[in-house]
Amino acid sequence: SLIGSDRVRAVVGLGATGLSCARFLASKGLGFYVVDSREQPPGLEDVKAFCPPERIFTGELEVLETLGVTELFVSPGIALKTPVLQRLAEQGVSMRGDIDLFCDYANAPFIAITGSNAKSTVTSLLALLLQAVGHKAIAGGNLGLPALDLLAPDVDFYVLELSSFQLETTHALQADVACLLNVSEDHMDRYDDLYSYQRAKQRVYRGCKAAVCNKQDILTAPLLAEGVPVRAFTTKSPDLKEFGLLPDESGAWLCRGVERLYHTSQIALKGSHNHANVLACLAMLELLKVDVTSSKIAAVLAEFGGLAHRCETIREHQGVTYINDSKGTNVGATLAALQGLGSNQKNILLLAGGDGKGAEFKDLAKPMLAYVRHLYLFGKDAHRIAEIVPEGVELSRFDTLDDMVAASSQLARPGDIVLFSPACSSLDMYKNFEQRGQHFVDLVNQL
Ligand code: UMA
Ligand code: ADP
Repeated sequence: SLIGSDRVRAVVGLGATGLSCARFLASKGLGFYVVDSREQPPGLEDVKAFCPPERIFTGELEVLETLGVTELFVSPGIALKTPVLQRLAEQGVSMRGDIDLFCDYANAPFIAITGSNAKSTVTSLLALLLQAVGHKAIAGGNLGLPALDLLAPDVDFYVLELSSFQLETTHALQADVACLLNVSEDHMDRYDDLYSYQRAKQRVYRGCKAAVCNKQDILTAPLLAEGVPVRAFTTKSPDLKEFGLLPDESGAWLCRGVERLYHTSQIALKGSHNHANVLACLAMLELLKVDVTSSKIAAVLAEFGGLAHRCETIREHQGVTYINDSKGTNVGATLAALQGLGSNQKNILLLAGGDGKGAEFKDLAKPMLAYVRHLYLFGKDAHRIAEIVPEGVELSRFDTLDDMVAASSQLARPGDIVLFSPACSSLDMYKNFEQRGQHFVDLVNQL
């Protein structure tokens, strides 16, 4: 809790998160400093409306050492290993985050969802499913609105998407349901190795009342007190109490144990990675005591075709299908796209590249050889991807997405797929993945 008059608090970072923390502390009548290393952080004008100017510091974080702080609310964009933060931590200053504050004040059950990929899809779908059966559920966190901005008096369920950065500063989450969807390499510019990244992700399970994990990904397995209910999902055939897939001639059945719930033909989301996402939602619903066989659930599953920029079909033009997967910002996402769309025709023309965040790309070599005829690369780390391209995949490099779309559309023949799944973040060339995806969509629509 925030009670304790001897505390000297600072909000570190003045983006969306920092602003939400500052607003929240102010609403509780508590004093705080705000500090950001940027000269002109995005939340500066807004915070001035309720925070005295002598408490706002921009341009460096080192000023924190002169303020006598005891408690920091650190934004996700700032690494805890930033030297000044490390020095303060060693002196006993506590490092918290917006999610820690949210847990202290949440007035309704909340579901916490993390993973390297599929967080936004699963968070959005789960909120829709809960709404369909009559609950007031709202989604946010790393997706959209910061968690503290969601707090409202009449909510039944909060559905939170959490990033590893947010989890690092969260000490006692105690979610009503916690879910770790998958763990594959991402953000290697912020972590020493995959295991320190996994440790951050595993914090989602701390003190949870129920858990959902991925049976096919050992890195998601929770270590919990006896008696905490756990459900697993898998794209293989499920054991009793698991959620999984049983194939038949025309697709597969989504099952709970041996019970057939929905046929893939009744589900708008396509690809086995997306079926895994639906199964994760069904497992969470069961733990929340929602009837997963309700016709209202069926209706949402038949309707929800996915979010924009996630393997989204944009257009068929001259027999060629153009797919925007701009949210494919790591190797795991691009792997899922290739496995979901690939066939023995080797008919994918893949457009990739950007800021690799320190990733290794070698896991892409095999599916590229199997499914990709021609690879087009651009962006900061194009040369790093180029190093792993196997013989048997044609490679071209360009400076802009415009040139890649033009070149691939000229080479493509009827039946081909032009897939934009960068395996990299957009930040070397764009404001965010949405802007990058929209650029691709605009170029495709101009063909
Ligand atoms: N920054 C500085 N100095 C500072 C503070 C921040 O240079 O003192 C920089 C950071 O390095 C970063 C940028 O400013 O590049 C934004 O950082 P921030 O912590 O202010 O970010 P917010 O605006 O608060 O947005 C954050 C999430 N961003 C990050 O984790 C980087 C948003 O997720 C999230 O929607 C928002 O909180 C609300 O919860 C974005 C994201 O890219 C979409 N997340 C990553 C991902 O999904 O891969 C984790
Ligand atoms: P996140 O919020 O974790 O980034 P999104 O739902 O936005 O997740 O999807 C990010 C990327 O991951 C997209 O390219 C999407 O196609 C891909 N993806 C979706 N589901 C899965 C999955 N189960 N496994 C791997 N990749 C997935």
